[in-house]
Amino acid sequence: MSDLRALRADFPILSREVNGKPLVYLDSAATTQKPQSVLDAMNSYYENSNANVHRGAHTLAVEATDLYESARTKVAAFIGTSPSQLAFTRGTTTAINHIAYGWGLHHLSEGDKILLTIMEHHANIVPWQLVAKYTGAELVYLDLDDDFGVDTSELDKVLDERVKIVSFSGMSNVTGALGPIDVLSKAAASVGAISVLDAAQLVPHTNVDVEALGVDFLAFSSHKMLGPTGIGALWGRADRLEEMEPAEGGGEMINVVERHASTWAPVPHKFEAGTPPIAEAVGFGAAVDYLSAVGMDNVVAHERSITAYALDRLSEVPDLTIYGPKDVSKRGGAVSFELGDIHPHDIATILDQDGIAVRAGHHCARPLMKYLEIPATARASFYLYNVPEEVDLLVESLHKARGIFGLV
Ligand code: C6P
Repeated sequence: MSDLRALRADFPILSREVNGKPLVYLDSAATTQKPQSVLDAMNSYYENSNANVHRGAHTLAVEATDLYESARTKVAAFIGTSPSQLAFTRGTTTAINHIAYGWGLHHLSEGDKILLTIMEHHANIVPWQLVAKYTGAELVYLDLDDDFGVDTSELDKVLDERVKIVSFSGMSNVTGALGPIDVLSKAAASVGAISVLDAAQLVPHTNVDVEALGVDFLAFSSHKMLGPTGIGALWGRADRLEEMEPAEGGGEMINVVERHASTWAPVPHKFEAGTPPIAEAVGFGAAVDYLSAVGMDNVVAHERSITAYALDRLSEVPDLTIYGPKDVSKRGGAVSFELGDIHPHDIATILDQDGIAVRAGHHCARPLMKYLEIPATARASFYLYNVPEEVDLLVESLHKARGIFGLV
């Protein structure tokens, strides 16, 4: 197993205890922990350069603007694109809402279709439901195959020229399954639809070269890749960003404002209304610096091996059912499971007594839960700072849970 354990010392929170036990943090799909360098970069911005951006001629305003724009350059470079194609948003959810309201609302009409997959997070369902309600468009879904992947065999049946948007996840936050990016982006293009990639769980865990993916838009969040909450990014193909309307209006995003009409600042600023999250952008830049220094190839290799180890060890626990692909080449490190008839919240509570943090619930993917005919799962998710001993502690604690609930 590739060993990144020395990195743990960079994450102050990993040395704390929970309920008298060392913290075992297995909830990185919800949000990741932050290295000292990210905390320092944000603090240093507030201590030394705090000012508003793009507004003032004074030294602090210039420094703040430079820091903010250099963060954009770093984040853009991280996914292989130019800063002019990357707008900062509050996160994945806001980025998808920008596309829904800035593109969808203006290009959809009665009878048009938005094609989604059943493994989507609510962030990639609800904005489309809202826009469908306003335009008379309809949502259609692709189901899953037997291995929790998106079933694209029925694509021909749903794909026609009424499909205007194909929006799908690059990696499920529930099952860990990778999305069929190539198939769906090509399918969208074949009928003149746009493709939108929810990359909330993809960019943090893989090497993304966005220009090579073939999609029109991509959304991701800083807090799932070692950065702060409150910031994420919307990437778009240059022509798509030009044809997209701003979903929010206000200061910063304008060129000229008259009494009854306004013109917009150039892309990407036309999508950034109001004072942006400046310290958060600085932290996001520091996070991608950190990931780049580790090397995304190393992150991928490490996650694969710890996920394989986890799948292996979990399969030893009687009564445990995993909801997700067993083959690590088809998945990422979010592992959802049920343990007999123990409610996932009870599992999470018992694990917490041992200092182990997992998420339990519907994971903001209720249509998927309904499709899988389960109310909820417990989910362990891994990142570059996790070590195999933490998987062992998880398994030990699950055995304990079986005892408490009379499964032994
Ligand atoms: N999933 C989880 O525990 P935001 O909240 O905007 O940063 O990300 C939303 C989002 C969109 N798509 C996917 C695939 C996601 O996993 C998430 C966030 C977290 O699984 C919180 S619900």
